[in-house]
Amino acid sequence: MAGKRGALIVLEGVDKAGKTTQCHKLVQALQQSGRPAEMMRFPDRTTTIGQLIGAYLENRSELEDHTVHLLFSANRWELVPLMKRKLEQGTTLVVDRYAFSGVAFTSAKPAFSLDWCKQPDIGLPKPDLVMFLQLNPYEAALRGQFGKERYETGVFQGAVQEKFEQLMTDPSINWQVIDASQDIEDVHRGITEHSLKAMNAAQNLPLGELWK
Ligand code: Z5A
Ligand code: MG
Repeated sequence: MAGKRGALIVLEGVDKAGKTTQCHKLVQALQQSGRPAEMMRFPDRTTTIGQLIGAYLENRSELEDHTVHLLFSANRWELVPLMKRKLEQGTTLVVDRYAFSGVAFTSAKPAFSLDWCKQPDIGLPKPDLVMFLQLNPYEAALRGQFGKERYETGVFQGAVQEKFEQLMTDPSINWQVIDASQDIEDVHRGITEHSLKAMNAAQNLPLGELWK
């Protein structure tokens, strides 16, 4: 690797925690301070696979549960060459949801084990930092009604939260829990601090492989 690599930074959290808002703000702040940074989001609904996922989430199609899990994973794998290229060029990637959402959402369905759900994502680029935006259901409700997409119900989101909590016990991942009930600027300050630390540490380390 010629220069210093960028960091892979992931934002996770339940519905309406502010992930998308904070990803945009972080990328903007990094760029303004002269650090190359770009945002990505999963699912990426622009690809052929992403369009199948989009139709499923919007209830325009039905897909068998294992099948859609594998499609979400395939949607990450198809973007791995691009992600690696950007990181090697020194661009930090700020990613809105990743494999942790994949595992938490499918394993919240009946009859899916956490372990089975992790398998297809093993070996993806390993994030240097995963920030979990923590928000309780009462605070989330104050940010508006659930939308019309699949999974947007209180009961299911509660089950997803429990699965995220199990994933966060994994010491091989650099998890940071962020109190997402603070105002947008305070959340942003905390996220920026953790990100700068992770970017500093990552630049001299090889990119890892997730769950390996
Ligand atoms: N999914 C899956 O099953 N498997 C997978 O592998 C992956 C995903 C990757 C994709 O949803 C769905 O796919 C998701 C998981 C599943 N299903 N669900 N639920 P998405 O990521 O496209 O969802 P979204 O529409 O972007 O919603 P979101 O991510 O839940 O919201 P958010 O990004 O966390 O929040 P936000 O859009 O930034 O903010 C929400 C509102 O709150 C907005 O009006 C903001 O202005 C406001 N806000 C934000 N921060 C604050 C603070 N601090 N105070 C007050 N108000 C705030
Ligand atoms: Mg979002």
